[in-house]
Amino acid sequence: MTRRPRSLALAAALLALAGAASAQTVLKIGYATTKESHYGVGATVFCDEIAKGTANRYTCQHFANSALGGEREMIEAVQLGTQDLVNTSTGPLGNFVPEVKIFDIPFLFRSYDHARHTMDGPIGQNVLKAMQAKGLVGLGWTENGFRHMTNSKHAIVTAGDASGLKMRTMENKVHMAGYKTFGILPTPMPFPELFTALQQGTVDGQENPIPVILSSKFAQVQKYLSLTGHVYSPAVIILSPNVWNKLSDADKKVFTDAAVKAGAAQRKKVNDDEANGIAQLKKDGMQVVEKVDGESFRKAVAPAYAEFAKEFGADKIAAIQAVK
Ligand code: EAX
Repeated sequence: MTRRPRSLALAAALLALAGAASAQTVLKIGYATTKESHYGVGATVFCDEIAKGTANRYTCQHFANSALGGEREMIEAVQLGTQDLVNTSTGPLGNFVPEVKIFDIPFLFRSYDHARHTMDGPIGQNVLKAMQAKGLVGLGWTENGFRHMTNSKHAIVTAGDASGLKMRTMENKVHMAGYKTFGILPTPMPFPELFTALQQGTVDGQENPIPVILSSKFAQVQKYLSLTGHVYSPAVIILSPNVWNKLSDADKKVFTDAAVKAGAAQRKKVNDDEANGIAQLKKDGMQVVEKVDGESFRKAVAPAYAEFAKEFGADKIAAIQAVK
């Protein structure tokens, strides 16, 4: 008598298993740096959280080290739906979502706290939402970090020292306009080409946060590092609308919560790299200027703020500066 219900239960269990197996989706996530770097840490937490929250209906395949291309290419692919996820700096994102560009103004943010409060507050959250209208689902802010200059020519203490150096920049018009005021000759280039360009001397220098300089081993090809912190580099996990539109409301919440947790983990890795990475870079042979004349850089860029105010609105810039 007990045989029948048992076999029924078994059949039901098998069916459920088959259902779960067939409903499994592996999402492709891409990022610029290594799996051990801040981007990899954030992506790993994000992927663990969505796997947990959806009972493995959604898992990830990681494409670290720009394996899916530069950040502009990856954003484009996510927009098209040929790539599911990207954990990217906002460097090239302003070309898709103009609202993002205001964050790229040099010396806009005073500190990590200031930047993080802005991104987590209404200003940052509204920009995240604005991505939807451009076919990009911004799930949550992660972080790249404050950017510092490296070069192969000489130590940079003042803006005058940076003048005349040919530096690779991101494909970002706000950065380029800002850096020109320091006398830098900006050369926009996708990140995957950068190491070779530095090695071959196509450019004298570049600028990136400590976690990128470390994980990309720029100490092998750059002698001088200056802690200029001239601009904050936000990052964001973006999902393709193709995937988003198929998610239940409950799954949508799992994905957005996962991105918030990823952001916290990625920021913590940025903190750790800022705290420990400079000693490592010195060991790796870099000569580090820790006391940069920040005032000389701020003075140089001050006149460009009139242009930035015209483009973004003086009130919008002031609102960011007013965030505590
Ligand atoms: O997001 O292009 C850059 O310099 C970025 O900072 C890097 O790809 C990490």
